[in-house]
Amino acid sequence: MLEGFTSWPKDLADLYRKEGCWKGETFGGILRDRAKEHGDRIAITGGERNLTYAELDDRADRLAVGLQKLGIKKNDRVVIQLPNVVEFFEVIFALFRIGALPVYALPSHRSNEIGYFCEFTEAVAYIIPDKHGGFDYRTLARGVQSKNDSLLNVIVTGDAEEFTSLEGLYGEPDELVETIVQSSDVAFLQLSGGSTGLSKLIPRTHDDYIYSLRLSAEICGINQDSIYLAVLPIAHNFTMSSPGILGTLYGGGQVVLSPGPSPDEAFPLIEKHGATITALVPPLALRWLEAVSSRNDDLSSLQVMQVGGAKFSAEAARRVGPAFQCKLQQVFGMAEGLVNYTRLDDSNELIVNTQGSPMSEFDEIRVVDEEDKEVAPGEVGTLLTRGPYTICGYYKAPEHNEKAFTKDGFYRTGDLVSINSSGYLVVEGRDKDQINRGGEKIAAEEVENHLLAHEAVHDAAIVSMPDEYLGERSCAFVIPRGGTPKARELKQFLKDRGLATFKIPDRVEFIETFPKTPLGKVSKKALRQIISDKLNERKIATLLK
Ligand code: AMP
Ligand code: DBH
Repeated sequence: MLEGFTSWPKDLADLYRKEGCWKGETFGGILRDRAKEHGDRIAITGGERNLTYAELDDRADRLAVGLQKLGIKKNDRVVIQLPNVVEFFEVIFALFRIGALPVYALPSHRSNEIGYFCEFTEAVAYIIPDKHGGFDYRTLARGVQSKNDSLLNVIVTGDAEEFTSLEGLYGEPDELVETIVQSSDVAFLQLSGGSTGLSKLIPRTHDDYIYSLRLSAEICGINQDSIYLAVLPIAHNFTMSSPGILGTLYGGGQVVLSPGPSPDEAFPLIEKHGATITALVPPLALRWLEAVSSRNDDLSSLQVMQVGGAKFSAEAARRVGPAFQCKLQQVFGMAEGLVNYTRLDDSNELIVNTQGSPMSEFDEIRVVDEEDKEVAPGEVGTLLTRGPYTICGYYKAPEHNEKAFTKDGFYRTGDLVSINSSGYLVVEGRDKDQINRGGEKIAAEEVENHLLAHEAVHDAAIVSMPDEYLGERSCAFVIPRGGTPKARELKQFLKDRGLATFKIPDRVEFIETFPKTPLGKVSKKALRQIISDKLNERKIATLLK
């Protein structure tokens, strides 16, 4: 078993097997089965390239041979940072075949995040594009590799320069040395948005993740005629699994990859390929709503538009159906496990006003107060959950797990919710120290620690501020030391430290002292109030001009 992985207690694992949640399937096995059942059907379309199920199966074997020749073996960790390209699928299925574990970095991560993933997981390889979105990932890899002895291989799609070329790795399928991969094995490490310091790593097994794919495919109506357009980064858990790219492949459908999420990129692809379902975060849904009236693309194939990752306002939600002539599905999920969906045949009121209900009858949820006591029905409290696809611990994080899970193994989501009379969840807020910037999660403490490294910063506290478009943006309150630095300087300082761009504070406010709670802690609530009042005043002043 993988060291640093917390498995389910035996009684629960037995239950999930007995009830048929965990059927013993593996990712390698599923692809083999689909290739046998309907090898000629298209699995993935990216740019001009189509890959059938049989071709994906064969390419995964060939690449697995090359990876084995590099010495990569079962349970080795491999950090993958690829955009929405066909190679992503070949790489992950090749790794599944040899039992090595992908660690899913996002294209927006920089040296701060990648360095940490490589070091913390003791990754033996890091797989990147040459360039993407105007950024040269080879430069990033050089910096990371120079600080990390265990990172033996950097593998590049495109121009590899001094590194290993991915294209050069494909061997002959009969050279593959078979690895025994069990369904109870960890399949990969997914990332959490984090709330204390750095992102935590989330070990997901074949059994639990495939169960979530099977249910998701069913609930989202995925079948062999489904065409899923992936517009968000495919490494993100929403795009990967709810039902996402992997749920679509599980159901035998076709995945179409959009290089980016803008209407200019995505709308023509919906028309060209007849996409039936896609998934967006709220700010993107707003952008698409703005664009749809002024463009002439034929979007009539679209049956389902999913929105999730952050709270979608009821007003915007109400506009989706009429504007796109399709069903809206709200999705409230987390890489740690639990996913809630509104169902396709739910009433419009439930779809517009709630974030759905748990997908599995074996999901256990509790809404509790500060003492972990259940609140009265309909009241707001913190959401705790346990179930057949929710982890029982983060990877190699025993101390953090003590706090993040209850004694009886419920995950503390940090989300404030209420449950309505139909059993549907409404997300009401958050009690974790995190900013949700339009679906991109920022752990306040991580950014605060970086700011504290600046010589002119005495203390720093990051809070969310309301934003019409992103829902929230980040505001850093800084107590200066010596002279007051420029906001611009501090932002550049964070960039230079290799922080992903979305984590750079949108605004910096200088302050003499922090407001405190009665217990003497920094009151983030009061800081949020200060910045939101200030923004309101400005808004009123502009209106009065
Ligand atoms: P992570 O744990 O990083 O995968 O992020 C999951 C978190 O995103 C959840 O715990 C929520 O805080 C937030 N989230 C995801 N979907 C929604 C949604 N539909 N509405 C509100 N918050 C959401
Ligand atoms: O935000 C998320 O992490 C998320 C949202 C919707 C998720 O992991 C998911 C669905 O599976």
